Amino acid sequence: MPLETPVRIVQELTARGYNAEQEAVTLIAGTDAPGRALDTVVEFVDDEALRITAADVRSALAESPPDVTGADSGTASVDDERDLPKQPDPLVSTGDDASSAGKNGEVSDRDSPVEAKGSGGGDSTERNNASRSVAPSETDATPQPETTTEPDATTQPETTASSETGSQTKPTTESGGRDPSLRSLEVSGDVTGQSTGTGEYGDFVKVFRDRYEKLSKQLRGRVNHRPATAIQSMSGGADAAMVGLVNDIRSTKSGHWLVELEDTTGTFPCLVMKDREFAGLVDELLLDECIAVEGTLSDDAGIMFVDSMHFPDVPRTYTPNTADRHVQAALVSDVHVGSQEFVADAWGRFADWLHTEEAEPVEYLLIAGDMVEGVGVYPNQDEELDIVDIYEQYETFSEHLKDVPGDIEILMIPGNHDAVRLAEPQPGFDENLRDIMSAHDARITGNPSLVTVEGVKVLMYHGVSLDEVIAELPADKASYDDPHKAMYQLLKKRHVAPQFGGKTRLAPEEKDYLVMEEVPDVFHTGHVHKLGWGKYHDVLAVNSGCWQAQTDFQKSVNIDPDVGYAPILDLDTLDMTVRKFV
Ligand code: D5M
Ligand code: FE
Ligand code: ZN
Repeated sequence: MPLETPVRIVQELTARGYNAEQEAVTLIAGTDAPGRALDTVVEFVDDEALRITAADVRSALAESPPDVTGADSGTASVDDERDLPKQPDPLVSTGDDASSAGKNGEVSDRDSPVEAKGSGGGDSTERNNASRSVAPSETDATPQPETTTEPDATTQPETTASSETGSQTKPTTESGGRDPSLRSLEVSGDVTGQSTGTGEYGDFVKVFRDRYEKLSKQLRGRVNHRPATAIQSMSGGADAAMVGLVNDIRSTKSGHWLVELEDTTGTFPCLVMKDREFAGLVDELLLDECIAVEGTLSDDAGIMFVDSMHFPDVPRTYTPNTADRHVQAALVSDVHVGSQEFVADAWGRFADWLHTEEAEPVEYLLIAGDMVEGVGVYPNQDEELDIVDIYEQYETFSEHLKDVPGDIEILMIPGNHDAVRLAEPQPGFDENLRDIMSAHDARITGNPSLVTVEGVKVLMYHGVSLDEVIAELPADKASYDDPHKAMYQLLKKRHVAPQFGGKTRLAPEEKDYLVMEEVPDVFHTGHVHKLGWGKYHDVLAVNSGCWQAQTDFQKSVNIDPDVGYAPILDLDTLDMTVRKFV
């Protein structure tokens, strides 16, 4: 028994990139098997067609009447029994489930283009080239500052870097020139101790509502947007604007892009024509990020033809905060103690250097996750473990922290190798681990955390979503060789891990801790083990390399890590010098 209503037929046609005459819809709805009739019509119309007419429907059905018996119709995309297909529910996580974690380039259901059968591969496959996720193209071993966007943002790493640094300069005494009374360090946006999530459906609804609220607020005022339900009842040809989370992206048969947006009231399909100057922005879109669009409704008001697209973004006029005195922070990440590849010598040279006069302005050490190698993080990881017990790994890490001058303030967040929950936001280390690492009295906060150091807002995030951004976006917009460019994308989206249910596991909470409510002055990540930095609208993005030499896995996928670098940030100028200790 047919279940379709005309509204569902319009939705399905628009979802496939077609506009339709009212009469065409009525004709399809009037058949015994509207779902199959719709398939037949879509097969029949010209690839370039944007609008399905009543004449198309008549011709299509006259030429090849759909099989109303339902037996072996050969097309499963629209099933009359279960009605027209529904969009996957964005509020159900697949990311919490280990089997869908997308490791090794696995693509979750939500990543599959609907038009997978489309002609000649098409753009939708390009968007899903997850195999690139762990296989960077050629690697230039020399990290380059992002000189094009900000010529004076950085100094050359190789000129200041020297593996002899530590041994050449005489260590000063511990109390040196550092004066802890001048310091200030505050943490916000940290989930530690605040986690409320029970993993129930309602939590997913809440976290998405909160994401929408926070990000739509940033877009409000830029467009005169209406809720999806209001747009649904507007008349054809009207101007319309909507703010929504990206619910679906697919290419139409004719190569245009259909972006379905969802707000708290419903969804609406928005068509970006391939020849529009901003069509390239669709390549940058990730599912579940929040955008605004403006455009014109089709004659039947079933779809919006997009004229402009907006991201929450960092305002171009943003002026970063700076410290009132000359003081520096060392930004490191991915120490991986416990791995056979942990470069203890390099860490030792770094710690020695911190005792020198030259390093006196360094009063903060900010570590962006993966303190230890962990246990059972990746398949066969145990073969490369130097320390097999997780607590022993933290004990050894703590010993290495003791080499850092006691008057340097240390702050650390966890990463995916650490012994805290994997789903983000990750709370800081528990009491047990804090005890183990108590010798240096480090500040321990969650991933992510916004750390305000002497007025400078440093957003610390381990960076698991970078793998995803790099896998999903074209190489010129995000790659392992330029990890900071992937970070620019996160800044533009004002969210550290936009895509839900992919590689990054997300924990549902009352609020979305992963939204960048405030613009950071510095965005510090790690995880991809590559060094790269640059400025995006005056925000300094730094991915800080690692202290783990290439693992067998990394070798097998051609990841050439940047090992033993310590980016040193001037908090008073936001200039950076990279020191090398290998
Ligand atoms: O990951 C360091 C980088 O290497 C990051 O880009 C993920 C990638 N990586 C490392 N090992 C694996 C395995 N086994 N599968 C998939 N991707 C991997 P980190 O998590 O910091 O070690
Ligand atoms: Fe790591
Ligand atoms: Zn990591």
